[in-house]
Amino acid sequence: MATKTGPVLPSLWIDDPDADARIAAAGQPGWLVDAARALARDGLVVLRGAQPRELCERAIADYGDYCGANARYVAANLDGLGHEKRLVNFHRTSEAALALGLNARVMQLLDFVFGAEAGVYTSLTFKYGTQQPVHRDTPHFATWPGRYFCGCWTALRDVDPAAGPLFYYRGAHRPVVAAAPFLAEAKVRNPRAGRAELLALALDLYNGEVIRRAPEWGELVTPELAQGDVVVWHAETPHGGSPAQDPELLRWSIVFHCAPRVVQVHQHDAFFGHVGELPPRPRYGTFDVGGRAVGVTGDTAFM
Ligand SMILES: O=C(O)CCC(=O)C(=O)O
Repeated sequence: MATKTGPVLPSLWIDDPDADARIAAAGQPGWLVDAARALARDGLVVLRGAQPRELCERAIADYGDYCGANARYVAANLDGLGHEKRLVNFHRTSEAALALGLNARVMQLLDFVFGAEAGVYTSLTFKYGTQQPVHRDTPHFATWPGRYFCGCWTALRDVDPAAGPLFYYRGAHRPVVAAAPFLAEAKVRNPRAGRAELLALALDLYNGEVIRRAPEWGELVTPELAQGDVVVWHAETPHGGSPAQDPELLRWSIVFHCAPRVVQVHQHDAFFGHVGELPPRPRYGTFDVGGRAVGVTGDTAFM
């Protein structure tokens, strides 16, 4: 197990004004040029059919096996509708899930976008739609330098429009929202609060700002997604899960949280509280799979 953070990388080049010219000049294959352009311009790209359907089915079968072998644990982890909660780090249990996370095309795109070898930090598997309000991922996946993170989401089955599809705001990743003022505002609002309470309030205030402003930053898009399609989003892209018209419909998906091997991913305490250009202390190790770094970030668990 390694625990190195490695050198600090330069600021993320695809966020620079000359990104388009650099993408064109990089001599990459056409699909990768198109994907990197879309990611830089729109904050999200859909890679159609990037995952083999059979691998998606294997991951779903593994999920069934996991639930069968852990029936009591599953029963203790149901939400208000009687559905399983989200399953964290299923790739630590299922080889099929891990193979989805290390998809060669996705990793090739991320290597290019990061300018550094990409790896997997954590994952979430969903059997039902998340119905998550619009949010940016940056507070939960904070890096130094910033934005060395992509969400890589796979449709494990075709997504029914009534099952609460993924949505995002196209082009809304550009406006910069600084973290520090939200912590300062939390302190003003609740001067007697402890650190954890202040950080939670700062996160609420930050999320509120994203919810309010995303519609003016970009255009709401709900892509149609079929089994094997992969969505890659920029760390700052506002996105979420639409309300499900029929919450009993299944909406199988797995999302991998990816960053370069040499960059550690930090949580909202660091996002709001860490000062300076150098990263906070490393917080997890990695192991290698096929030459890629996979985070040692906890076992498979419902949350
Ligand atoms: O799958 C979804 O509905 C939303 C996923 C999401 O927002 C996330 O993983 O950050």
